[in-house]
Amino acid sequence: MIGIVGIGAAGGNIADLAFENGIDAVALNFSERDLESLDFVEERLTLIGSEGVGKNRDEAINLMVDKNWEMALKFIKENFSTPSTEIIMVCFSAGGGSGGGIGPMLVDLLAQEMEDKAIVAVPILPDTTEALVHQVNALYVTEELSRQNLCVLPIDNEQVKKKNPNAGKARIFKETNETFVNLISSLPKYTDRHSKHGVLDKKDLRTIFSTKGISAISSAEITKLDEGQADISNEGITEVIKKSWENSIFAPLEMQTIPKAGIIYEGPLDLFTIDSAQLFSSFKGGEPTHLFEGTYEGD
Ligand SMILES: Nc1nc2c(ncn2[C@@H]2O[C@H](COP(=O)(O)OP(=O)(O)OP(=O)(O)O)[C@@H](O)[C@H]2O)c(=O)[nH]1
Ligand SMILES: [Mg+2]
Repeated sequence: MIGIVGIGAAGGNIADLAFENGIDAVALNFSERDLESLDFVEERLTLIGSEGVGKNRDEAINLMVDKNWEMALKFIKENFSTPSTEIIMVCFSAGGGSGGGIGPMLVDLLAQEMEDKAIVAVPILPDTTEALVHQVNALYVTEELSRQNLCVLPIDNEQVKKKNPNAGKARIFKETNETFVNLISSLPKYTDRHSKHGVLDKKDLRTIFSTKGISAISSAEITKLDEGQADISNEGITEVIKKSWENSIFAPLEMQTIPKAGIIYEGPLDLFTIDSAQLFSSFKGGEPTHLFEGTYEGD
């Protein structure tokens, strides 16, 4: 149901991990060497004109316009035209030249050319210790994306860096990429499951990811068997969910207006009640106008 397009080094790494985990994924890069370093993803497109644009967004954009548009579009259409792909997530570093240059233009083009799909931009934001060129590229990218009528799911390397200040790049990338791929591979599994108590189906998921604005996904464990008694009161569960928003790998949410949200619960049915007014009370605009809920019985 979800397909991944990875652009540049960072996007390619995510596409590779996604493909390893059974998600349809393709990778695009100017750098043949970067593409060769990937282990799993089968469909790869080498863009023409340069072995790498060295963080220079303008160069990537010019090369794309001159030589590569049609080829890139054809490549993505060939791989994702089937109706079973309903959501296409385009992953790219906002700080890189290739990712940051091509990413915003490509999502815009895909949204026009593949109207039957929900196109989601997944820019990866640099952590705050990274070089100025990454930060500047990322500013341009976020500005360009904010002008488009798109759902943006910004991965924020700073979120993982903050929790592990001494960790090296490799570890930050690994944890961020793995968390992202785990989340997006678990979501569609629920949309296929039955439940007497309400499901969050494919159409709901698609509706959420078709909504213009900044989005986030998080996962909250209400009880852990090895941690004794958990607070399973309404307030307790609400707190755990709110905390999961703060601890996510995505850019911190601005607590303004939230038009659409989805909640998936899995566990004993008698345990779960959610007071959405309380849950969304930290948002200035209050509760979402659309709330999709799926309740699945489990352990
Ligand atoms: N989360 C995550 N971030 C990454 C990964 N690889 C690189 N980054 C981040 O991406 C930025 C660098 O961009 P790259 O993806 O290497 O650049 P590119 O798109 O290949 O562009 P050029 O190399 O400039 O042509 C930095 O902000 C890194 O922190 C990764 O695997 N995971
Ligand atoms: Mg590169």
